[in-house]
Amino acid sequence: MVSASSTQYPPLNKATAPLSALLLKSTPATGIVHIGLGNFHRAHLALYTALAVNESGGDWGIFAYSLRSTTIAQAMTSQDNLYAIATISPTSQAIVIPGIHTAAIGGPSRVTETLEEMAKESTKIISLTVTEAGYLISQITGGLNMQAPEIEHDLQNPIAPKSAIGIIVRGLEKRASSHGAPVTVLSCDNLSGNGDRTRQLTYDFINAMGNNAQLRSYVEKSVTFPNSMVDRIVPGTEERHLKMVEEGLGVHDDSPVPAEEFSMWIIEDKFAAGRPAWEKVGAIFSDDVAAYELMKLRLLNGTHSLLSYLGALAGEETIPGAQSTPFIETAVHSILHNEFLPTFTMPSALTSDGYISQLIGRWSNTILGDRTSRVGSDGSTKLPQRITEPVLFHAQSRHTPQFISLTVAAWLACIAPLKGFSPGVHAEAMKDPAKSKLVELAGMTTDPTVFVHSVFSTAQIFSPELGELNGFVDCVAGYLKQIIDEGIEKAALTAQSKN
Ligand code: CS2
Repeated sequence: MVSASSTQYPPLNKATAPLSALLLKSTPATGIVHIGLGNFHRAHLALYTALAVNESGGDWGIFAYSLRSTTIAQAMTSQDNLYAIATISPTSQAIVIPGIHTAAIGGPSRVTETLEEMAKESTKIISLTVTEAGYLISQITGGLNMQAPEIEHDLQNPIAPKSAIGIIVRGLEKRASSHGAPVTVLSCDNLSGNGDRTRQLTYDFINAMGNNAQLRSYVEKSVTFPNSMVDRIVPGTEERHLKMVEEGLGVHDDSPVPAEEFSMWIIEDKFAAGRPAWEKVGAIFSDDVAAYELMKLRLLNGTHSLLSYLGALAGEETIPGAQSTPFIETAVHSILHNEFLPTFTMPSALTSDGYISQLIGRWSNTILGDRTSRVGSDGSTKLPQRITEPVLFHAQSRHTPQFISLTVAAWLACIAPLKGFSPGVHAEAMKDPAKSKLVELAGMTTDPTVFVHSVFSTAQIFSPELGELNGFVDCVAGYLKQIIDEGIEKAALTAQSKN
């Protein structure tokens, strides 16, 4: 078993109050430009980097840029780029302050500074955590969605790109036309083959630019895109976290990050211009990243989706609330063992029993209280990553995975309820970039079968291959109908009986 939890961070105070605080402030110069200044970045890459620099030095300060929001950036700037990570588990609470950011800026008006920073020779890594939705992947081609308004904009506006891929390419272009020094582009999002995928999207953009020989040859020779598997459950910041940090630190932090104790990072060691000594602080360099990714995307993220949609429909606000609901607990067990586990090979260093029992413990963290509405948001960009290959795998033996189908039906019930069905407040709090499109389709019929078929044939959320599996699409439709007519628990019992 990879030791990935308490041992990799410095031993913090195990008492619940007052909290101990560990300040990691080594003020290195910038070596990393990061896109996506959300809570996940701040509790994962930033912490590993702060710990590595604390341990082994190096100019690996992080210049962080948030694509749209300025809130976190402003809070950090007013706090000397510092913020607290509150690690919250049932048995311990602790605070660590990763003083690793050299700048935190946000919003379209600051993109020029970001491009300039990316273009500096001293920048060795361009990293990103922009969520699945931020990659603008077309489910039809599997490549960059050329019709996405941000991509159309970025192809026309080289100096003010808006999308993550547009920004990366324009930054690389500046490097190619100046010093040409190598750099690594490091995706830290939940996409399968996240490095390979980012590389492909980068080339898709470059190809659409025309006149690009110098840039293309620079990327081929001097830019690497390692794959990585990232893992730590990091909820959104709530009032109670601000209070907890204030009580523990004795100072007010405008933007602390709550996080579970567990953390894991598996990375392919393919860095074009060096990297922090992350392996000294718990990151694992491996040639077997793909196996870890599949394990995590399916067992953790795939089942997380089930927990969030079934949970929200059952009136549960939190993931631990969902996990402890008996019929959902049964569904979790079935989807893990019968539907996801058979579809991939576990990494040789881990056992499925060990990993699954650790997952159950993580999902049961009531004090962290991760919300069903957080995990259930953006399902239109998360579900294709999590369920497509497993459904196709089972289709080879003419089998329809019942709980995966139920998860998709429950997602639709949450995001685009048909007339007369009310999914409840936790579902209503879920956001989704495809929500307006789905709501429009839902408004065109009251028949779940017609609706589900229109989602698979016209919404361009799932790959056409999935839409062609009539058995699967009908099964999703059947469960949506049952959710509406009889409720989520009855639908889950049906899925259980067919398993
Ligand atoms: C979650 C992830 O948002 C989601 O759908 O499944 O954010 C999950 O908490 C992380 O991937 C854990 O590493």
